[in-house]
Amino acid sequence: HLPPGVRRLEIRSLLAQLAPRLPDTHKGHCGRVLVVGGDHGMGGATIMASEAALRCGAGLVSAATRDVHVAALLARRPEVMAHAVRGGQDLASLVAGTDVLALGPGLGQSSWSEQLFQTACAQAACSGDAGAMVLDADALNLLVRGCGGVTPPRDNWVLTPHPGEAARLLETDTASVQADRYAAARALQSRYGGVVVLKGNGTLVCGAELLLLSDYGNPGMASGGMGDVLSGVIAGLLAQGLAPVDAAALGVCLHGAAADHAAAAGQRGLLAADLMAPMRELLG
Ligand code: NPW
Ligand code: AMP
Ligand code: MG
Repeated sequence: HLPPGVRRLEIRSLLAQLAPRLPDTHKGHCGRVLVVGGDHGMGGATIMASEAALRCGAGLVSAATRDVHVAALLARRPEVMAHAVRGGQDLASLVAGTDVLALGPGLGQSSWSEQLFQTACAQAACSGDAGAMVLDADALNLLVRGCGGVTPPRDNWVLTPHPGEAARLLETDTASVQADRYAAARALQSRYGGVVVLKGNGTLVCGAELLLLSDYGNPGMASGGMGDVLSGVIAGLLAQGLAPVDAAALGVCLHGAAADHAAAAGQRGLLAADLMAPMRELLG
């Protein structure tokens, strides 16, 4: 039983929204994603988000990260264009050449992180609708801190907080968010605009006029990197032309359904990278 105004998501009808690959389709038609993140100790988050964007069909994926992570990223996924960035200046030209930003996986909260956050948000604001972005993890923490003078609400972003991040965004605690997740999702959307994905058991997708519930996913997903994969998935779908609410809804379903497939072998020990192969199968 769902509360009034809440709709349950079903993956099949959402998959039908993806444009078919025509004989003449080339990578330029499938969108360019730039993943920004990977401060010291968290390079893996950027690798997983980049790989997930590619695995969901983005045409070209670049990553802007700390120089120490570039070799590992290329070794794992040479299809990604990996860039070492020292600060905001290095990032500006990369942002200019992209359609969608995935900002935050492992971004950290250092002065390096702040510079990247500020540059990315300022430039995306200038691009209007073209500057769609996914804000996750430390990008949400930097947003709360008022870093870069970014002023919500904005229409062209998808925010993907877990309950702890949602609590920071609402200046409350995790227990209060979990006590009424529907109210928390609506409060986040009205304060920050765009589309809000409140993650966890029963992930919610909230737009200005709708609230959607996903039943996909399982407790095997309680392991590091799962959320980083989701930000890459949603960015990859945005890059292929889906509207933010559709990219968020399909992304959440794909991610959860892939985890359900992967958990057939057991929930304990499920890894974020285990989602890549079943996601591809679901995409068909
Ligand atoms: P509590 O304790 O219950 O009040 P943080 P993070 C809460 C990167 N990573 N249900 C919970 O709060 C990320 O991208 C890099 C309820 C918990 O203590 C970020 O940049 C990896 N509560 C950075 O690390 C792999 C929940 O939030 C607190 C909840 C920090 O991100 C790992 C933790 O949240 C990681 O993704 C739930 N379902 N989920 C890599 N390999 O590079 C979370 N909470 O403090 O925001 O830390 O999520 O680990
Ligand atoms: P993060 O905390 O950012 O790594 O994100 C964790 C991801 O795993 C989100 O997509 C959550 O919805 C999902 N997840 C974590 N725990 C569960 C759970 N118990 N049931 C369903 N999904 C979960
Ligand atoms: Mg996370």
